[in-house]
Amino acid sequence: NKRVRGVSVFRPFVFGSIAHPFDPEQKPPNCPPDHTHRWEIFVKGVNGEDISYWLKKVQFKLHETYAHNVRSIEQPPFEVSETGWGEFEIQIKLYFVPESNEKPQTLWHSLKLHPYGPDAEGMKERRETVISQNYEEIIFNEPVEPFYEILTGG
Ligand code: SLL
Repeated sequence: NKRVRGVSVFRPFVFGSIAHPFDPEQKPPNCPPDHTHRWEIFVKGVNGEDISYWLKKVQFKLHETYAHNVRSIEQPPFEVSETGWGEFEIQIKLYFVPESNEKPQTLWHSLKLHPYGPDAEGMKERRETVISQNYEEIIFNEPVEPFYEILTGG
């Protein structure tokens, strides 16, 4: 497969987490008693754009305290929803469509459950949703021709 020389194609996306503390009265059924939050980790397009034409699969590697801690999501929405009590680093591995001939790329995200603030300890008691997300751009340098066609809608 020939590469398109001298060309870089950029594709924007967003990745991150959103966490909600439980209302103590309303814990999900079968939820372990020490869990305090429901959270989601995700990779998605900007403004709801479908990114599955270049992104085929996302593998999220959670903390080892989770059962089946490596979660592979094969189609959008590329997200994992869980409950827990603690913050940790999540490894996010992006797999591209087979036409791309590209190796997977790894990102890291720190799952945030507690709000930032000067009064960090006090804040842990505050019940609010915490969103921690990053805008990112993937760069495909000299993509192979079939992938270039896919990326540019040619
Ligand atoms: C900490 N280093 O001590 C971190 C580890 C682990 C989080 C956080 C529950 C998993 C489960 C969970 O929230 N683990 O019970 O399935 O803060």
